Amino acid sequence: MTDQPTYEPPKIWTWNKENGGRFASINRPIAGPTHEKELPIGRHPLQLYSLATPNGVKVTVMLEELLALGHTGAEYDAWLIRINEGDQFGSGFVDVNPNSKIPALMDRSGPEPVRVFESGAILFYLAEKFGAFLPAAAKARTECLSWLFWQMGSAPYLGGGFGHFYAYAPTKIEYAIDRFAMEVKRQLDVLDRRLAETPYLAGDEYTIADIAVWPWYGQLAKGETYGAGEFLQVQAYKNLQRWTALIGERPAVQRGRMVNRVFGDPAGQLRERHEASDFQTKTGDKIDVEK
Ligand SMILES: N[C@@H](CCC(=O)N[C@@H](CS)C(=O)NCC(=O)O)C(=O)O
Repeated sequence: MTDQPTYEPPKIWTWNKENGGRFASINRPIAGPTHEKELPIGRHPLQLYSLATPNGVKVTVMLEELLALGHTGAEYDAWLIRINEGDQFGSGFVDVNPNSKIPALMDRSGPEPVRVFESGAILFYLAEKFGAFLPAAAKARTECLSWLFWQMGSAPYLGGGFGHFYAYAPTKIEYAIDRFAMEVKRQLDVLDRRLAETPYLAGDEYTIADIAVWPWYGQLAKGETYGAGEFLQVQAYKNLQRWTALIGERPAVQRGRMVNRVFGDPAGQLRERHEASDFQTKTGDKIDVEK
């Protein structure tokens, strides 16, 4: 290994605001709101506050899939939360998610609003509410939940570990990149081996496990995440590639990826979604996008 800068941690950690990382301006060691700000509320039963990162896309794909199945109760307003501008620290957002991270959902369909945060909890909540994308039989249901929770435990190594040190950290640290590249390659192999056995993660059915895993590992397999396709040799994972393409073809997945998107091709950005017709009339190429 090449020489690495050495660092001796002090006795007591202090907050160094100028750490230079890509998200340094929004990272804080304290929770809670930084400012008063109410969240907007639209007319649909479900109010989503999000952004089209992999964690956000899971929920918009799920909602589009539910609507495609004919569940009109899954109609939703998707409001844009700009995490790089600190919207997640507004008081209204913190009331919905005390962890200040997108996605966050308010179900206003009943007499009392129900808040749901953490993408896995949101997928599970919606799957139970609508009786969809979660197998009923105990064995398949358990397999589905195992893969759902696998995603929740694994993706932080991909995003917060590999992605952070490979793409966002102000210096390239060989030790950190090696450690997390090794783990991410192992995770890709876990998925590849599972997908050699069954068409979808939980078995023969497309479920919330696929909906949770695809935005992270499918996009990584396509080489779209962190520009790391070649570095991680993602093409080698043939079964993962098959599954990635299969899910990517689903119209609801294609729509879900567009919602709350503020980057990439303007035609693929639907910054806020309030009606199904918005996909035809309100994408970034059809309206002025302010930034
Ligand atoms: N475990 C959470 C992770 C959510 C998460 O990390 N969201 C990121 C965007 S992908 C976020 O809101 N970051 C803002 C921040 O950390 O301040 C989930 O699955 O919902």
